[in-house]
Amino acid sequence: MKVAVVGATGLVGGEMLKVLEERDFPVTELLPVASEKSVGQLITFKGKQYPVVSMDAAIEARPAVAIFSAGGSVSKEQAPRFAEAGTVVIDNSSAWRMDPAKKLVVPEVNAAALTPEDKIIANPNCSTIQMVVALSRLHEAYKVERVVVSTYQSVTGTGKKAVDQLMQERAGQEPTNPAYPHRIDLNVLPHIDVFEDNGYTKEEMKMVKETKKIMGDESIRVTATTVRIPVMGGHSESVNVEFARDFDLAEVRRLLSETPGVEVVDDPANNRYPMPKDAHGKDAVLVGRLRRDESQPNTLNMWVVADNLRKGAATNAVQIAEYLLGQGWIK
Ligand code: 2RA
Repeated sequence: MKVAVVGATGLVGGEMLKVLEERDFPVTELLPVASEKSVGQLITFKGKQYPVVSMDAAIEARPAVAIFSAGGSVSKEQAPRFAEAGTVVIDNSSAWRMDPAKKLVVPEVNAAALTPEDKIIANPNCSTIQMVVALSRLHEAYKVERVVVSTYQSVTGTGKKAVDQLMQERAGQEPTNPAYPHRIDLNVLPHIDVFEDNGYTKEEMKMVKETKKIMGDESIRVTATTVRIPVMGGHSESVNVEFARDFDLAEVRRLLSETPGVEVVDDPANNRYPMPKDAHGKDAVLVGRLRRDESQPNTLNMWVVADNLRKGAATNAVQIAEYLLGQGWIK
């Protein structure tokens, strides 16, 4: 199968290639796409070298699927061109996520919403993906009424520029091209993406809106505080969930351990709980610190960690492609 990876030279693009290779997605021809200045640069995939091609060349080659991670404006402009040429686009930007005509998919939660007519499919924001994976079965069992989430997000979510800023600061250097308005090493920024008129950041509002859309329930109330921390391996989230019905903690643990994509890491007596260093490089969403919120009924606290470049981006996109392949909708 011909597969295009748009944004192949970026952090997420690199992870997409790694995940496609690891999961042995049946790629017979890879079309790595990046900005004009990278055209011709060689990308190694499954032991073969592929030159970076231009957007136009990739569209002309009519790949079965194009996985995009090149930012919102590129997606807005280029995804419809691929779709018109018959390519299914799986897009990791925010361009199409809230478009009512486009599906926003986390395969473990709502793959069934997909149809053969979906030609541009949106991959949700990383911090939303890991939370809804952890919530999905609990929602079926007890119905989620309200979620209060605070995130602790890795610099890799911003991209290479932010990783360079952290590394330069750690080495005692002045960052050459800082990604953030403040230092990130030895610091915490309660600021991810731009501020909106309501005082929340765009990242916070993504968690509010995308959760309802993926879980197919507009009645779920979500409030978020999203925070950048000087960490590389993955995003962590403190999630407080109020349910309509009461729960039994042992049953919550069992439901989570049976949830596809979740690994329960919850043994505080032995200092075992999810941490980004353990999530790094894995596809699983790690869930732990399970405990009843003793301040009000039917409410659970949990700690959810995942590698934001994998389940939060690349792995989720490749899982969508795998689903399409399994249905026989891409060949
Ligand atoms: C971040 N959510 O971590 C973003 C990446 N999509 O900044």
